[in-house]
Amino acid sequence: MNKLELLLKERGQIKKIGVIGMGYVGIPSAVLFADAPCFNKVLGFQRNSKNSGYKIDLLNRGECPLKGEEPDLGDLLARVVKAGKLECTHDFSKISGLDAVTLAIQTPFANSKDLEPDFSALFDGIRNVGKYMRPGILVVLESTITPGTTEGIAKQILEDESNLKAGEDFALAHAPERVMVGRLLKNIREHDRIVGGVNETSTRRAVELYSPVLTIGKVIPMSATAAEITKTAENTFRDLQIAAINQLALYCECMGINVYDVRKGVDSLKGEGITRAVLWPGAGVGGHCLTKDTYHLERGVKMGNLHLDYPKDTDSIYVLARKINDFMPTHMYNLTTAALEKIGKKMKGAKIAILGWAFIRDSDDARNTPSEPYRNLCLRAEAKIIVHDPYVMNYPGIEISDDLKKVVMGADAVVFLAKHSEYFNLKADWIKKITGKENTIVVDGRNIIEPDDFISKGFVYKGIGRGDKNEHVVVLA
Ligand code: SAJ
Repeated sequence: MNKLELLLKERGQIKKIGVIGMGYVGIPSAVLFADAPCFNKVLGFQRNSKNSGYKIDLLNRGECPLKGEEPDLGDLLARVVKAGKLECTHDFSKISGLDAVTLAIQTPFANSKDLEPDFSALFDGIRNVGKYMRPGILVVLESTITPGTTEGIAKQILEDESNLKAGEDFALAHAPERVMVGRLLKNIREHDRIVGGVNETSTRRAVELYSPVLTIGKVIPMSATAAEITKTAENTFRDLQIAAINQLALYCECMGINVYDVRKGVDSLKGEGITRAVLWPGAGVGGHCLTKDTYHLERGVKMGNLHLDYPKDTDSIYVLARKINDFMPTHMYNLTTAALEKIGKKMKGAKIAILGWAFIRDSDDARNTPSEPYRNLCLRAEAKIIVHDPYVMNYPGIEISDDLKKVVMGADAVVFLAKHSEYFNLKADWIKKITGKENTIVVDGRNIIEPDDFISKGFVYKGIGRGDKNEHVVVLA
């Protein structure tokens, strides 16, 4: 039995857990640990900062600070707080009495230009753990991090602060979160959980921590770095699949073909191991996962002087995929410009109605929304922009209305950027009446409308991937 195994044996089963970061990942995670009968107590740690310190009292009253619908989370939170199994605090010294502590602190990009992640909040959390942890504790990083971070800087900070050795005096692992807003509890319980330790003993201890909260999900053990690569790769692959269909949509447009016919054809090839993951072309890829995880993976390969054998002077296909997906808002702008030109109009002075500011359908989440680069291109061409979204109420520097009639009124172009359900009910006659234009432009970035319904009523139609319709003859009034 190695030193760590002896320490863990002395400690016995995990009973007292800490979760650092009371956000979208930390709160459901803490609630599920608290709900598990095998654990006695969970402490939710939250910095008493200006804009999030309020969560401490709110959570201790059993109230959930998260926005939006999260089935069961509110009730379960109230129950475990009332039962005294979950308590929120800003006193990090309480870490000294814990058997395990997880860190669910977000890792945004410092800025979207150099794609350097901002790990400062995470490192603060790790330093706090290092300062108060005792031998035999299990430390787990849940945040999405660059491959090599757990074994690298995170281990370094913990060892420097505690004078303890990872893998010998304490267990250290990475267990990336896989939660999606609106399904937080379900995702934690039902998704398989990747758990990667800095050594076997650490991995086993982390498996002990996560197994009790899984229902359908299974624990998938591996090394810490493999776990970091898994998390970043699973989103990198999704981004790559979206880029593949976006590129095919662009090809179909220039070849006069309907990409959705081709998509149906390609997708029909089914059977063991011969399926094709054909996703959906669109106006772009937003959100806080797919827009950054590729760059975490790329940084992981670039950090440290690793020898990568790869075709010379060739872009990573993953970075290329990001470039294709980030080109789609520009393509939407090009489609809008081409449609205006078809009826002798210019972007300059045109009124463009943007329908959809959220990055994903029927959501108020607008992080890294593709609508923003599209809007900026139109503004640079001196068009007049008005934005509609039924869910996104505010966004820094952007005026957003939920009054569709007001937004569409007098518009030269109506541009669909998000696939909100209410847009599927929009009729050509209604839009034509409200815009008051003989030949209104309509640009469909999310395959929402039926082209012929609009073309027959004098609209100038452009749609992503609709090479079969984009060069239609305009029905003049
Ligand atoms: N998108 C497309 N075409 C597609 C799918 C998505 O253009 O076929 C666009 C969406 O419009 C959106 C962006 O990509 O702008 C991201 O969409 P998403 O469905 O991937 O949603 P995310 O960003 O919330 O991704 C999350 C990820 N979950 C975690 O990181 C824990 C991802 O791994 C999941 O696969 C995804 O949710 C999901 O499937 O819901």
